[in-house]
Amino acid sequence: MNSTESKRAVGSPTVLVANASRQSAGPAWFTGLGGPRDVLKLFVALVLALPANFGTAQEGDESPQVEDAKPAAAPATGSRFRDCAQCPEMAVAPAGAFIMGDAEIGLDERTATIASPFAIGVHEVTFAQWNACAEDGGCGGDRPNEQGFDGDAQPVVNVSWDDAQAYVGWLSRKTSQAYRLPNETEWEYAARAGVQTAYGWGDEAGSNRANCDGCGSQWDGKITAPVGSFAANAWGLYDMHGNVHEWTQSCWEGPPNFSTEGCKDHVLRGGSYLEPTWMVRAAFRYGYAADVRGNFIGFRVARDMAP
Ligand SMILES: [Ca+2]
Repeated sequence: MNSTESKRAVGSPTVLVANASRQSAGPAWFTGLGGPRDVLKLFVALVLALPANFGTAQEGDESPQVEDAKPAAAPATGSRFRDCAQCPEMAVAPAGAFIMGDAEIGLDERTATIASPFAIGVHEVTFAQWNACAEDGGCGGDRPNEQGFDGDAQPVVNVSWDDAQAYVGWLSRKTSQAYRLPNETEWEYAARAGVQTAYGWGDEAGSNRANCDGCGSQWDGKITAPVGSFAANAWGLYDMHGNVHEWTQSCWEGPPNFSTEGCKDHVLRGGSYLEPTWMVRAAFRYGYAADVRGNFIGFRVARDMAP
């Protein structure tokens, strides 16, 4: 399917409101406790203050199944690795909790938890990385329609959710690790990187912090920027806001971390160079069918960390 023909109109507030109504409401027990946001912030602050290995096996823990089991070393937040020379660089996000959603754009706010550390791509997947897959016999040997957006360091575009699955499948075979797309909860958690503001850097879009329509960059509304052209967030992740809209594993319908190959639409996060500032906020979400491609749509990868 040609993507540009099939893509929904971007920027329609009507669609967002409809989407927002599908979000589940926050926990009822927060009501009347002096503002759910304050209570949630306190809770999140407490969780983030826990040691990085909180929740993992500790010395002295009993392990009836394996008597000499050693506690796994918890990966440090923000530590980076690459599973192969041509693989995307990954950063480790910690287990924790955060407030998911954004009432200012009609998305209910509620506590979301991440049970285990996971790794997420430092950058959006680039053309160079995609082409390595194609040249290695993965990705169906396909080269996405570059449309002049073909700098090696530019994020790959014109890739569908199905295409992204082919890429993570190749990565998984190549590295013997279970690569996948981040789910929607993980994506927003990583975009916030420990803060509860609209963007990873604060509540205002500011100037030249991202590539979107109105973000004050030289690429605004025109073209993708080479990945990593702006400052990273607190966990060392680039371009979570804007540049290309990113496929997540999650289905549009159902809980945020629910995923199935068969769902009608999948969630995209982060907005793109074409979207206005409110559509690149950390909580903004959008959905497209799995075969839609567009020159503003790309992705980044994720994988679980070994226990
Ligand atoms: Ca992005």
